[in-house]
Amino acid sequence: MKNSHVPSPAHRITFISTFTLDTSNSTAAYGLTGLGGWFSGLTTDGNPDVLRNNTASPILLPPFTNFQPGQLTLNMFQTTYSVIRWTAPSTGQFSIVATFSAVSTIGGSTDVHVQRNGVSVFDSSVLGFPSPTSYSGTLNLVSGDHIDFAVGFGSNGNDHEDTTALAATIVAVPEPGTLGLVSVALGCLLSLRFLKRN
Ligand SMILES: [Ca+2]
Repeated sequence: MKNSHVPSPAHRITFISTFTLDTSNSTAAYGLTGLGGWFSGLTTDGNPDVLRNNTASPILLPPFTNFQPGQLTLNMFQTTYSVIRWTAPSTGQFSIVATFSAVSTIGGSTDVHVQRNGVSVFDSSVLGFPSPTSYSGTLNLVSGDHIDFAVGFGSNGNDHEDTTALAATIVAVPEPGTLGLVSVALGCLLSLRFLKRN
């Protein structure tokens, strides 16, 4: 994978990277039943990863990482981003709402981003716990466009205790004269991309 990340003083970010889709998965990450997800082959423990607590109870990965029920999380590895990619199934307007928050109760330090075809529409950070930060917007998309939700190691320059939750909703805005909203399930269109900054 080729990766780079060029932050500007305004904390905007540019990814230049190939896409690495990871399909290695588990239903019991770290031996924790119900903690499912996808792993990279970069590290022995699978980071970067994307995990989800598929149970109705919190799952603690000692000492501090506490996955809440239903929570979807991203975890980078050093300079390599963890990314969830959504691909637009049709052309039109889509309303996107996304909230990032820390999972480690000791607090994290991450940089978080929402990008359309590699161009940021939202750059923020999560500092502390849970310290949510949110994006909300409506974008005109063409079928096949990518929306990436990316988490990097943040301003403290390390990936310790940086597991970050993402709660996101993407809804197609109907054309005038049509009825109802078509909700797009993020999960079934989930894919991962790992990026690295230099
Ligand atoms: Ca960090």
